[in-house]
Amino acid sequence: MVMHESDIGRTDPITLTQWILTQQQIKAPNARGNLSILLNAICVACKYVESAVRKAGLAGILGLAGSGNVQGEDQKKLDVLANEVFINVLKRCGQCSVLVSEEIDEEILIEGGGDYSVVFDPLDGSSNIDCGVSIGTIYGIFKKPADEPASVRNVLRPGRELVAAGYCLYGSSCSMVISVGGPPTHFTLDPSLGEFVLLSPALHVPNSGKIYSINEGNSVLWDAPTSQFVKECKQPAKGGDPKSLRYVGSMVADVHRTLLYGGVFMYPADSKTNTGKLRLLYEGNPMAFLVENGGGRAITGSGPVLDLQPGKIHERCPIFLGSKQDVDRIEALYNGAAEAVHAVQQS
Ligand code: AHM
Ligand code: MG
Repeated sequence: MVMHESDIGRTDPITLTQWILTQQQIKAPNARGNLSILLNAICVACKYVESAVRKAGLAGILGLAGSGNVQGEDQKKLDVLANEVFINVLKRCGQCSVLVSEEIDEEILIEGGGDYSVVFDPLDGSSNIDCGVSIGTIYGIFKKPADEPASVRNVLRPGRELVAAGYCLYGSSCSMVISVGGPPTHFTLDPSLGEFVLLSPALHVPNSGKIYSINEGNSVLWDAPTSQFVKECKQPAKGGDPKSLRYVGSMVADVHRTLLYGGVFMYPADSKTNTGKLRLLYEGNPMAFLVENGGGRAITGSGPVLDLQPGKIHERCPIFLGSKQDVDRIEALYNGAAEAVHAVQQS
């Protein structure tokens, strides 16, 4: 059989585990490897959840679990399972002293734990579980300052202080995207190997994009800059092409597409909630960290998401993230909404 150049990678896959160890050698050759142990634990938890998602219908774990979470929403059985898996795996790996999960009211303090704190949404996009649409896990990792005891203060820090963040997408394929401070790296799960294998070492968000992503059903509640930006997407000035609307309603899927194809994903504040819906610690910050490290931007409308100082673990924030050019335009609309809107109307 003739072997083509494109076959070469197939017999020499780079696994996520190998990549984590290589990153440790490059970035911190004298480190004890504790972050590597933690990242490997997250990788195992994601594989567990992926396997549960794939057999959800067969194993009878779709539907409501009959309990509510801190946001007062119904929990799905898969939400409960994913949360349990993450908490158990993270506790057992011995590297964490503080855990914050979307599904748990209070932070979890681990006595005698390690130097790291993990904030996570174990299964995001839960309204999409029962109809087989993509869902995902989102996580962010902080390192505890050596002189600080384990407390909620370890995670009430701006996202810019994250040491790593990532997500796992349970979609038509299973993707893991992770950054330890450099460009996001993209892995896909090879089910026959049971391993995440490297797809792309460095994702770069295209500078501008042809897609906008927002829940248009809320348009009557939007503020002027959001309404104006969406209007410009549909009716571009000077004969440009309109952008396409794509909205899955699972942040992981919408952000993954934005990282790969460019464009902008938005969940703005509106006249009902002046914060928007998405949570800063385990949804906004990890995604903003990935997008900024990929050369894109993530703002709230009044500054970078990563500069926000959180006051509470479950607080929410407005978010606009994606291609630099598109987010620059949104920022300009927020900075001088009236002039910018007027200028566009005149053009
Ligand atoms: P969840 O954490 O309860 O799943 O909610 C978060 C999800 C995001 O994945 C998604 O971007 C958003 O909610 C969609 O909200 P909406 O249905 O209001 O458009
Ligand atoms: Mg969520």
